[in-house]
Amino acid sequence: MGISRRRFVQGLALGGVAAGFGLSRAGWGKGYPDGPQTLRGSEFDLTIGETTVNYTGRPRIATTINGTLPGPTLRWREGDTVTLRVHNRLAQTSSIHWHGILLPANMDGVPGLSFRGIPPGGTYSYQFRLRQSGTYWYHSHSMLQEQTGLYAPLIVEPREPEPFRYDRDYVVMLSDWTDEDPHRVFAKLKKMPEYYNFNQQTLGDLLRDIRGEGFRPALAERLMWGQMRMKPTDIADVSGYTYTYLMNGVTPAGNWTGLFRPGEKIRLRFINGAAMSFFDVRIPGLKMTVVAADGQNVHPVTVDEFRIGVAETYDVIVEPDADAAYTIFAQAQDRSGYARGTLAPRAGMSAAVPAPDPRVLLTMADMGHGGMEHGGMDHAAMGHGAHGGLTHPASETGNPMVDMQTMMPAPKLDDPGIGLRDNGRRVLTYADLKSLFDDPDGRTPGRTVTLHLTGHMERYVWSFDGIKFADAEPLRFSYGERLRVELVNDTMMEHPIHLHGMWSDLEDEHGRFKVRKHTVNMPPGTRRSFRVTADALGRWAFHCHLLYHMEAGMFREVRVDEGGAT
Ligand SMILES: [Cu+2]
Repeated sequence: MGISRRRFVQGLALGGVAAGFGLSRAGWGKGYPDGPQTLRGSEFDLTIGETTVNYTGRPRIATTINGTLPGPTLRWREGDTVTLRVHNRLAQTSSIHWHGILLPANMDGVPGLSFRGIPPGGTYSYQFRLRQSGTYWYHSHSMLQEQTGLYAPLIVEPREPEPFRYDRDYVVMLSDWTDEDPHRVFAKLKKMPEYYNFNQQTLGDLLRDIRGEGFRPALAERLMWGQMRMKPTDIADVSGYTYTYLMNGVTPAGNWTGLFRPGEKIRLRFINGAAMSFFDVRIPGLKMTVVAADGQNVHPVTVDEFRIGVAETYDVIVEPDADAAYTIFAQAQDRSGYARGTLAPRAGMSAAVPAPDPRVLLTMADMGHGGMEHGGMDHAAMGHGAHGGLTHPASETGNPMVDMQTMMPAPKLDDPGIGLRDNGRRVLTYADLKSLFDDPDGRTPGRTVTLHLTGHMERYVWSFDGIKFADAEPLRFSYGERLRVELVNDTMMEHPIHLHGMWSDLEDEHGRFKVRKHTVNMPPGTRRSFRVTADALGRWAFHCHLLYHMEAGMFREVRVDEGGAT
């Protein structure tokens, strides 16, 4: 058997990174037995380049950091000043953004806002002091490079002892890989937004619904979706049709494995480094105690399952006491595939892999339309005036880039989410999350900035208030102010919204501080708010972390300057 044939077979079975024609340092055929390589200290050299990978049986070129996908895990220490020399060996401009890390604006790594980007052959030296600890990640902020592999875990060790104990510590980074050129994926979405959505309803589904609901309700629901030019199966733009879901860079067949001794407490640092995929994570047979969200410690809450939005992180502690293997199962939100790994006392063991849950259908209530009683609504009239205290921005009205508006949005903090309700498992919700500290600022927000998340499915345009980034004025924050950002999701999709440089302190429906995050997930039909202390001067990115949504326009510049607020 020739080397290429052997590599092909190993690729099918395991998936992974092969550096050039040689075997990679990570060990071709083994995946990453201990997770990706870890680099410690305060000075680092990171090289962005291209590496051959094979996740599907076909070799492809990935964009990598130091030759691996994910890139190396960086372990920093709170209080240290870190220096990172990032060398770009690509033919295009590149960048690294340190997601969730507080730093000066010129160190944030967003081309066009923070700096010019790292030119081909160039090096950029990042240097900043760490004022926080916890689980984070880093990734490219240039074009669609993140989809091709430019992402990696980032851990900041705390100076103070942590409020929980554990014997082992594993990073579990989830991501989505496609063999297609991401520019081609984006072009297909532009042409035909349902391209990857193979969950279309069939005539059989209609007949079944007619049997279950009766002819008129079933048909009325179909007509309503038709009028709105949308489909209740629109859960994910990009699906398992093109994606291979990875755990620590390893395919489900490759089965990334973390070892333990029965009775040990294991800390799992889940990071969603996917371009487009939300995951629903569980470990059948084990309870998970969530101890941190987005790097910040929370009051421990024990669950069977949690949904992790793109760019979010959750730290959980599990305590397997049997001499047995356990499957870490992370199904894509649309159920079109999963990432999978194993916790086991010995290498080579595995446990049963659950079947993905049945596919999910959106309902009118999911989208803030309050259920079927709104059948026959005048869709065009929804844009006018207020509904239950809700005003839509004038820029949404008559806007060909806005295909729907929610009428009765709610915080829905205690909602497990579409596809996770009443599944017999205890599912984490935002209502369960409470930071271990009180509102770190303490001031009542001086003003509220409201933004609507908007889009048009058919045109595949995404925006805030119906205005794409290219046409929008920056949001102005005044240096030092405490303000409230209120978001209303007028689309039928879930958007993880990320503010750079400053924390997003999520509030409950009564305006009480709940949990400090860097990425606030916004399911359809929700209205959620968070507080921001504008203590970081400069130009910052504020965007949906779904890569193609950001690229399509759901992005704003936030400018913090002296007296910037109006
Ligand atoms: Cu989005």
